[in-house]
Amino acid sequence: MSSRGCVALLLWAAAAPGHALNNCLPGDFANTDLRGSNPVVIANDSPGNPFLYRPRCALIAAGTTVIFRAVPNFGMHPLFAGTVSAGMGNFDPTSPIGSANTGEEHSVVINEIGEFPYFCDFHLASGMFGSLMVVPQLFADDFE
Ligand SMILES: [Cu+2]
Repeated sequence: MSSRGCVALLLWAAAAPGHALNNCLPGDFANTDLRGSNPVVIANDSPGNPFLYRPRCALIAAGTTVIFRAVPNFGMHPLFAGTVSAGMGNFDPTSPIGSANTGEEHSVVINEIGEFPYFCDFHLASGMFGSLMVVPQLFADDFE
């Protein structure tokens, strides 16, 4: 890992306690480390639970293409970037995730470092929300 990426991860870990946007805890990100995957697909395709994003929380590298896939479509599960708190969704228009209310796929390339939560506007009360933690690319310095 590059020293820069390592420092960023350490900063993230140090800042992590008490930090749980959309119920994504540091352990959830560590358990879903998709930094080596591109694209990353997030879909509500869990058998028996249409209100669960899979993966719900994910650790990804900057520059990753994230494909949100809605079953059956975003008309039934409108996607918005932002947090859920006290039963309310708070759309974040500055997030690279954006929003989608039609179609079945919403693809974004996330180049920013940081945490980007998201939710379904119809089913946030059923726990239909999640978050992406974006850290610098692995080995990015090796190719400079
Ligand atoms: Cu939904």
